[in-house]
Amino acid sequence: MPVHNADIAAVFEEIADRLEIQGANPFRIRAYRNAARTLGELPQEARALLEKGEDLRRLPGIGEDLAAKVSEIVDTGRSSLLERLRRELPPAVTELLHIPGLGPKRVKALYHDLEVQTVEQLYRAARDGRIRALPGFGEKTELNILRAVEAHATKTRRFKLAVAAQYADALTAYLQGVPGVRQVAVAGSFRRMRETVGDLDILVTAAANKGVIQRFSAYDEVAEVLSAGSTRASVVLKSGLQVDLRVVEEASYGAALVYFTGSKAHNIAIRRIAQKLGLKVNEYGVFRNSERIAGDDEAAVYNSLGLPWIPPELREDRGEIEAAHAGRLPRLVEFADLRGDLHAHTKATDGHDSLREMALAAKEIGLDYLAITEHSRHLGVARGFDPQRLARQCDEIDRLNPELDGITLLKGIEVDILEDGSLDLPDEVLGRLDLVVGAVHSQFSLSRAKQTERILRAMDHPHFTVLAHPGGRLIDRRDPYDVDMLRIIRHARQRGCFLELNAHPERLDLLDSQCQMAKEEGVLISINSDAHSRLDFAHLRYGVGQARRGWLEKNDVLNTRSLSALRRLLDRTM
Ligand code: DGT
Ligand code: CA
Ligand code: CA
Repeated sequence: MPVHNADIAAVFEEIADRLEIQGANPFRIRAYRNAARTLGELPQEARALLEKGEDLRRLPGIGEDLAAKVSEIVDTGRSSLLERLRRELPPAVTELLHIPGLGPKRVKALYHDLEVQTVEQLYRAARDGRIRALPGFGEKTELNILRAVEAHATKTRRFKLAVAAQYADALTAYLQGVPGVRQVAVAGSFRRMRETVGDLDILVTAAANKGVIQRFSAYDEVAEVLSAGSTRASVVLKSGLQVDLRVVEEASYGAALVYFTGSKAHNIAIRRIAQKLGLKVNEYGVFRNSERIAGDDEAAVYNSLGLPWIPPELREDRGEIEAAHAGRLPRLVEFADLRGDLHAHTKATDGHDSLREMALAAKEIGLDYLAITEHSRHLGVARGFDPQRLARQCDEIDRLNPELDGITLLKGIEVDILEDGSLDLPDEVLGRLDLVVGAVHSQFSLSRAKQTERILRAMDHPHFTVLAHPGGRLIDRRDPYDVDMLRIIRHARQRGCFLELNAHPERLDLLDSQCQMAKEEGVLISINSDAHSRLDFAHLRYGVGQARRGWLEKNDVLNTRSLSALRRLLDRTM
């Protein structure tokens, strides 16, 4: 049974939850939460790293003990610690922690005093007025719990793209190994590279349907088979991710790919076009009366409607059909267009690898240059740089560059933008650098006017070059701060600055619509990995996906430029 990073992260989260309910040492709890985070964000499967003989202790927050626990989970699919903790408290208790307003203390009280173990029992206890009597609860809390449980029931869970990719990759490989299977494609929002996906939609062509559906339902990771017919099946994986499978004929493969890639809005727009031409389009093909005029090939389906093939990332009915009609579809940026990366950290601050290791890894994925941009001193938790440490790293980069072949390190900083818009390091220090990446890491809840002004003033600094993760959101965890992004983009244009599209799967910040806005205003976007280890360059693919959803072409992206062209663009005095 393949164990994915998200599964390991879930084990660590549950361990942390259970330790917390038991009132364990907060440091120990935090260690498991940090490890869950590290595993959850790791771009390569821990299993693959172990198979390659990599030392997991190099990962952030993973020491001897946690590395051994990861190995145990990968090797056995189980965690003896979690099993022990589950024996101590019933398994469902941790689900209560996911109800807003219920922390470990309250969960413990509910469990001990009312024997509440599940969300249903919690609901009944609240409805029957039994909770208000507990010490520290009261009537208001009881009502809040009731509301929270109702809201919890209607919330559907979405998976971050990078997490869904782990499940999709493994399942695709499995299906490809099923006898008789010819083509396997993941369609839906996954193929459109949406930042989160609700479920996976998989298309298969095969010599015989029956075996495929059977083998799909028998996949190791399947927790529940929702339905299984002769050409379609739906299952829920152990992770909670739903997967819909369709087995289609070769003659319909292209049409099915269009239909199940969606989006729904795009499909509806396509059908309207077909109607105007007196054609009918569905998942089986494009039909004139009863004659199929296209179906096996996706491009041919579009062509039969008088359109060129439209890249999946654009299929949201946001103008792509009109652009296709007019022959004005963008030539979207591709991963291979990237020449460099302008945001990365090393172990000198909160990263995990050395300058040289980061440089070699960047070269390995085909980049020509890499900017090292450590945090600045204001970010104490990340051991941010003061001027002396920054100067020392600059010297080190100057010494290292001549030894590096085929990759150039650039000197940068990810400097904190302070509340008043000043930068965390003096101008003369920043002046020595090749570029200055500025970021908001504090005071997220300023008013829209103040937050916007703060960023505009930061860009006024003579050496400011790139605004990092401009919206500040963390998917599922933190909303973006309130800013006037159009004003920021226009100010960047005036000041000769650039905006980052942070490719970290938890950030993907700028949003696709904001990429489009920047493009219209003529502001170049830098697709940056924000790598904290040499494995994190893999994030860039998700950044490219988001950029493509934002209609960006090679020329709209700063780091598709050659190093010499980049240097000219970074020099704001020219
Ligand atoms: P998700 O799963 O919420 O992230 O988003 P999608 O886009 O993957 O949506 P999903 O899984 O419900 O359906 C997959 C595709 O199937 C969708 O993108 C378009 C197509 N589809 C589903 N329902 C309809 C429908 O009622 N009408 C049309 N025209 N297409 C549909
Ligand atoms: Ca889907
Ligand atoms: Ca679906």
